[in-house]
Amino acid sequence: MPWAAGGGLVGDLDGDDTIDLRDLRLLMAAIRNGTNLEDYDCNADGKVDAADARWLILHFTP
Ligand SMILES: [Ca+2]
Ligand SMILES: [Ca+2]
Repeated sequence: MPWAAGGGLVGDLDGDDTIDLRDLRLLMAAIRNGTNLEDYDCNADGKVDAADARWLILHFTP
């Protein structure tokens, strides 16, 4: 499991310790709104975009 420097789970945007559709929904909203939050940059390339959505889907909590 990837962990952010702050101790949170990377990709867990709503802080419930799982990566699921709710987090994807938050990420999609951020992409749509052009919100460039560091927390939402799951693949750490400096942008919040569709690549992060893809990353999130690949890292869904089983
Ligand atoms: Ca979550
Ligand atoms: Ca990114």
